Amino acid sequence: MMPGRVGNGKSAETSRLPQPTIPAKPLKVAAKKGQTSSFVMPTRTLPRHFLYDAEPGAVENGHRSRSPNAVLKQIDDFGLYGTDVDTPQELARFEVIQEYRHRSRLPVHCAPRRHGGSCGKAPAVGSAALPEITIDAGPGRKWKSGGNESTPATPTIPAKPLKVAAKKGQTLVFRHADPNLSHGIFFTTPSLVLLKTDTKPKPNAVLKQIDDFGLYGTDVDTPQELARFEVIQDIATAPAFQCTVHLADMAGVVEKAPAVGSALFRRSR
Ligand SMILES: [Cu+2]
Repeated sequence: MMPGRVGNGKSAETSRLPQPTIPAKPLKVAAKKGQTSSFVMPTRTLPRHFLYDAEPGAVENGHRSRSPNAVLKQIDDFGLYGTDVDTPQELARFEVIQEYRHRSRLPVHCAPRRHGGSCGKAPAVGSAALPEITIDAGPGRKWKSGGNESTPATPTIPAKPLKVAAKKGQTLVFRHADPNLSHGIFFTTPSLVLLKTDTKPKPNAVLKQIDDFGLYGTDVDTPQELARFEVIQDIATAPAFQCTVHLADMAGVVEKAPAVGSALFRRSR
């Protein structure tokens, strides 16, 4: 294995889902039921890492009888789980056997025992449902989501749309969030969005309206939810939306998010 590389996640139990690989450093990995997680110890980390079950019962392994709470099941025969390991090699493999109920669960820890603590934050594995994506209209003439925002046109610079990354199964929540201005949501790519009011099928739809608020396509004055959409297919062509009031000056697109398994959100150090 290449030192410090990740990506060696193949397994006999491999499903069609991509398989995340987890080096012995604090990180977050999103995993779904049926995926396999491979814990790998790269070089140039603190010496002597080991894995342990930080939430008793969350991991089913050879040392325990079957736990009804288990969300991970050990599937390797390396015999390294719970031991200190000095040299780069695979430590363990786990299959996700249940959906996680809470995104914040931290079922598996890795720690340098010599240093008497954890590696900082525990490596978190998994998330139940994919998180909702909230897209706020305002405050101001802009869409905002996850720290990104659209910008209105200026005399010299064209308007810049908000880019939202979403994957199949996720929900987009559009909200009016402006005490001063009216806003609304509508898509400028109607063939890609199945609305509650649609009476005919849309075979190319990647988004499906799932709310009954009746506010889609209308101007709304006060803060409230405007509409909800589920991503029903992997996004190929990105649906585009605008504000019903500010039009192209306040626009956005919903793009395909990276695949599960490459979802490395943050290193804590
Ligand atoms: Cu607006």
